[in-house]
Amino acid sequence: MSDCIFCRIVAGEIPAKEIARTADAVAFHDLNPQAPVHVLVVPATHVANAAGTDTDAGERIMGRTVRLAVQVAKELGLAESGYRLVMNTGADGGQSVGHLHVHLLGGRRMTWPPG
Ligand code: DGP
Repeated sequence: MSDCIFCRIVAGEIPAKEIARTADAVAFHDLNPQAPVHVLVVPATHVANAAGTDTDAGERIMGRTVRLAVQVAKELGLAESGYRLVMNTGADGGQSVGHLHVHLLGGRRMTWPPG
């Protein structure tokens, strides 16, 4: 989608601090980090959010996106200390960008419940 920020980052039209890329997903640093490590992992295909992945094709997109998040967490040395994966979904979920993304947060102890 030409008006989607994350589609434009995937296409290389908007710069981002990219960490990893597969055929199916891209990982880059969040512009407004909320933890020492705050990476976004987005599918290359435009899907609005988790609610749009309730299909076989969506399952594959979700699986490959989460898989890259797990790989990046390992590459960044978070596997042992732990980390948080978050998918804000819709207005009440706090989603501000309408392209599915996994937040990978780490490098500090997270609190619960989330705000
Ligand atoms: P959410 O609120 O869950 O939809 O998270 C969207 C995140 O995207 C938010 O943490 C800030 C980040 N973000 C928004 N625009 C850009 C951008 O142009 N570049 C990067 N790297 N991150 C962005």
